[in-house]
Amino acid sequence: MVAVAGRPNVGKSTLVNALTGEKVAITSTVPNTTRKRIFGVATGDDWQLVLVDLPGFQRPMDALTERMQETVDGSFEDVDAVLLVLSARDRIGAGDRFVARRVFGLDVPVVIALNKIDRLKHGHVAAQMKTAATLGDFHALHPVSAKVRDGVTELRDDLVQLLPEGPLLFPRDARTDQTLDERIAEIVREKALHLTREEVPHALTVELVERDERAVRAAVLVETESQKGILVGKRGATIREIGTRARPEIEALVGGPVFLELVVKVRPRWRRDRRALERLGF
Ligand SMILES: Nc1nc2c(ncn2[C@@H]2O[C@H](COP(=O)(O)OP(=O)(O)OP(=O)(O)O)[C@@H](O)[C@H]2O)c(=O)[nH]1
Ligand SMILES: [Mg+2]
Repeated sequence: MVAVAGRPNVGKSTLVNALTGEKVAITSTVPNTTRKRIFGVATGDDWQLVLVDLPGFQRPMDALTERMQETVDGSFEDVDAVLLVLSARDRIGAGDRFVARRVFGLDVPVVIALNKIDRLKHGHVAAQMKTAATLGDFHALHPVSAKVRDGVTELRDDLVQLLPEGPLLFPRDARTDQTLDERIAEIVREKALHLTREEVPHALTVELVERDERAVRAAVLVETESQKGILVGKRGATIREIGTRARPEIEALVGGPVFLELVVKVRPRWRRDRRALERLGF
């Protein structure tokens, strides 16, 4: 098992998908996309790599982000290695050093992935690698692009080398620990994140209401009436677009046609209410 750590938005989930070979985690340009711990599983002839995708390290602002940081803090026990992800497109600074202090203090090897090197000049990548190398006593440092899958195979081979011998943790064909319901809700949330801005992506969550063989009913929850207006859109255009984008991915996952019904609901202060969070599975 390898925990994937880093600041929000550096590309952890994109890298987990690239390493897993399937989209198991949703991604977006908005920080704090990942809210729960999820496993991405890759299996070869004689190895199995379980990547533990995590929320980004952050200073909590409410009950939700508190929960997220608790998840991060509790996820480094029992892992065999840590994959520390950095973004080569940003300054490697205090936030990265904070994460580094934590992971280099664990008693397991740390592999650094310097991500987002696509379209960057060679000299810039080299300078960022030099800075990354000062973060701690790493096992290996890989410049990669999760987006165009550059350097991902080499990184995976290196991670596999670090794994101890043991039984398979997941069946050979498993790609994640998430249930189908969870994956469907996440796909809807991803499309909603992509179509909203500013505070709205942070204020929304998706709850699966009902599912049978051919139909899925899900609710997009927001905190205020005005956020609801934004998600519904002019004559329902935005929520309809979320459905249009989510449906093909859900159908591919389920393996057949799906009737997708989405509603938008207001649930005031769900991010601040521990009980509401619990009900939503946080
Ligand atoms: N150019 C470029 N963009 C990337 C790369 N990897 C990820 N991104 C983009 O960076 C953004 C964040 O990616 P995520 O994978 O969601 O990042 P994350 O670290 O999981 O973010 P949180 O879950 O919010 O902590 C998305 O817009 C990705 O498309 C890459 O290799 N190159
Ligand atoms: Mg993520």
